[in-house]
Amino acid sequence: MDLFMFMFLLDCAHAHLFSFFLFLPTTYRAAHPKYNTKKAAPFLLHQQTMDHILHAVGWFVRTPETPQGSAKLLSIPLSHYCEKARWALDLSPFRNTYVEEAHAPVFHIKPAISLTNKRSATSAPILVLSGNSASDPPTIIQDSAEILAHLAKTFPAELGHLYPPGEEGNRVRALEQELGKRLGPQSRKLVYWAMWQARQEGLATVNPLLEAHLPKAEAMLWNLGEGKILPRMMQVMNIDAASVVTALYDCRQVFKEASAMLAGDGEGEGQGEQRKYLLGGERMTAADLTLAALAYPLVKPPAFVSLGLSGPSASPWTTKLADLSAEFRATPAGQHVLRLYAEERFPAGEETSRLCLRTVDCNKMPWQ
Ligand SMILES: N[C@@H](CCC(=O)N[C@@H](CS)C(=O)NCC(=O)O)C(=O)O
Repeated sequence: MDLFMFMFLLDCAHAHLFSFFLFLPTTYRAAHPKYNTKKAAPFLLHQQTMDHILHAVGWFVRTPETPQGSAKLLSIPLSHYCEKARWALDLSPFRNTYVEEAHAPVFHIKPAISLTNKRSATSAPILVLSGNSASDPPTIIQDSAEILAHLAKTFPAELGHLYPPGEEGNRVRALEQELGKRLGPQSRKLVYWAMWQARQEGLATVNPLLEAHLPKAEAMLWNLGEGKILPRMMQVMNIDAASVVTALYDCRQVFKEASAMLAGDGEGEGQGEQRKYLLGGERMTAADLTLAALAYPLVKPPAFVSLGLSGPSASPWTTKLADLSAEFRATPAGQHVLRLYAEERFPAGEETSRLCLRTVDCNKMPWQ
């Protein structure tokens, strides 16, 4: 047993013996109106028990600073909404300076609440932008579409093309929103379902490539508790055999519609002609980026080899997505996603064939 494990068990023992004294601050927080809403830590255990566990994990996890003059992305590394925000950051002038604070699902809740100050606002991604000077408060932006819009406004030279002016921009925003509501939750259902099927066959869902980006305490507890955590998360997200059938239908429908757009159907420039981008035009827009990011788990572009999602060292559970990937890749929309990942995922001239998560070492001991 290493020192880390020893400390963790000691902490849990304390939690049982002296919970009132040790967790007085946590108990206070749970009772505080700012934190105490019904949506708090909506799954898993009794809310206060959950608070204690997340609090104890926090003792072993360092919160990375937001680099001065740059940004920090709070993420769940495999989340496709987080990938959407990461894509925009990788195209922005922050690309070499921002840091990613990655957490395992559920363990993201506490750090998210400390950023948003709202118990109900726990969804990732959250972007933290440093103030102009070290004493200025940071700007916090939650929601992938908000993050894209903010970065595009801040960096028009690098990202302005994501939202073209006028009517075209309105069409881009409408399609981005629609994809966020339709494709996002439904492709996520298919992925969690595949993960769960694999898990029931005893296949691991965390691999060393992904684990390297997570704080050790979170990876360890996820591995220990996954059998209980996953079903509860699925319950909250309404994922079961029946809803997965609908999710597959909806994803197929979105791909069909996107393929038709690329063939020149619907509104936008280049009606009736084969298009390079969903709404026509000469540059990728936020609609294309959103389709590609939210569809990545279905299409599995080669760039995800670095997270153990594709390629020869892919996590065993991803075999459960093989048939889906083959089906979605074969469509014009799937080909579009693959092309965007191959050609537009990183700034032109910076040939990068794989994702690089800019995480930093967040492991610490409670006294550090
Ligand atoms: N509309 C949001 C959706 C984000 C979202 O659903 N994030 C998921 C990860 S894929 C999440 O953080 N879920 C856990 C939670 O809400 O606490 C966005 O575009 O950022």
